[in-house]
Amino acid sequence: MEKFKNYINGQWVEPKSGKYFQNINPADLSDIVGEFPESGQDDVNDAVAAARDAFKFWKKVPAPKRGDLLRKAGDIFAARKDEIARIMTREMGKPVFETKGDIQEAIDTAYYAASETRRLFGFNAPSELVDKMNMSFRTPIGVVGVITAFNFPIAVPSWKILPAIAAGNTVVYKPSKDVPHAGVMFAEVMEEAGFPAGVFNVVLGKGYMGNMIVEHPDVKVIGFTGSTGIGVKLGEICGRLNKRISLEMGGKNPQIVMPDANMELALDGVLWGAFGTTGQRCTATSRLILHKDIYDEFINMLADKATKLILGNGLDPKTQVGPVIHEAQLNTCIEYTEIGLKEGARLVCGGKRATQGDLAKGYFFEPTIFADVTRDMRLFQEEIFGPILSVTKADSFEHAIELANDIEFGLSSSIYTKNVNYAFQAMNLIEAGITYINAPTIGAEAHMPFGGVKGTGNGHREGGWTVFDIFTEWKTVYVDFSDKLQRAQIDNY
Ligand code: UN1
Repeated sequence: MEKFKNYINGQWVEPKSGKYFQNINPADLSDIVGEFPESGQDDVNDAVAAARDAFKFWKKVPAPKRGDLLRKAGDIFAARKDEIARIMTREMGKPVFETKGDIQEAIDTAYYAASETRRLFGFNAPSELVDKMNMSFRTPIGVVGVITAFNFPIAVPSWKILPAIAAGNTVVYKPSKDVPHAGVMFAEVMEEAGFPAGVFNVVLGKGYMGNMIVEHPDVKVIGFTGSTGIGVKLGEICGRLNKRISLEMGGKNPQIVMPDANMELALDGVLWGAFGTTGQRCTATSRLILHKDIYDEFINMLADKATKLILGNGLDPKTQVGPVIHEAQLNTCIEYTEIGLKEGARLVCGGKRATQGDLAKGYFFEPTIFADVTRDMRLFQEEIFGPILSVTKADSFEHAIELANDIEFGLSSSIYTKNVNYAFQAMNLIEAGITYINAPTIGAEAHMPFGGVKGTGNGHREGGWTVFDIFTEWKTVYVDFSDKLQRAQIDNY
């Protein structure tokens, strides 16, 4: 069986502990992907030390030169797209067409970050004094710790790693324990692109390592994507240590459908939004809010389509929905089905582990729809991160918006309507970082701000130009060329 290593200071190294863990294919539990380092504090220390040393010169490399390497990384991701996609599918289950999309997001991010290295615009502003110039520009911060979830093994880390490096920081990356092979592939690409030793480091291991990275005194900024529970705890630590952390956490994203909508489009949207990536996206559609006039009809049509979705190993081109990531997630789906039934929601389809034929080999769960879900139910309020959709009836547009907002999360949202007034009102009224009009809740693009309000985040936005607010500090400079002491606020008034 293949044994993998950490990537620290430009070298492939074994964990100091000598310990390894096995990672299995969730579509076929007999298929062991490989053995991966179960790293510890010593390995984190080595990676951070390498990144700290590399920062000394990397911050001085002209940004457009850093961009040249980022562009190269994008080229390599593109050249190795098929190969890496298959590795990701084997490791975490989503179909190859989705893992290819995942890598495409990293390619887009690499090219976008590279282009931004020729901008990274600052500001000039007039001085209130004569012969004095004021300017403000971005500076890198230092070692960035990146901690991410399993569901987008290349895309989501790329959103943080590539802009952080573009801005002149260096990175220590810990992938989720469920996708260490993708972490290794990320490092291979960065190595092949020619980033100098220490600029990018990967330490593999389990969840406990997140704290080691966050608490390390030489790690200055953290980019985190994962559960609300863990994110909030890491945020508390960063509060105590006075460190910046960008948190991308849970979602419970609504899709509203109004009676005037294109129904086929709305059906395709919710199928993709709810069951794409087996519902394991922070942007997944987990609440469908239907206007009362179309409620019964829409549910029937949706159930018909949902039961026809083809489950299977993501390496099979026919597969539309892969497995869930591990046994604990499968149990969560089973548990929430029981909770839904107990709370009095109506199970329309699914609700069981899928075990026909080869599905018995993996962690498959049937696409599940609960109707008559009300706002007080846990099914309505809690993130499940699996293929379980709740459907709620709305009496009016205003009621639909109220239901959409009656939630502690605020990442993504969507409305299907042909009424321009509803569409524009929804843009303003829905409490979420992202709102789609006539499109599903999933499908963020790399060059636009990504993140959520309320319990989903802590005010930061990844993606687009806003990601640089996470990974840079502003420096303000005053240049006085008057050759005399000019006292601001005093000599000029
Ligand atoms: C996530 O689930 O963490 O918009 C990110 C989307 C994808 C990214 C999802 N582009 O669904």
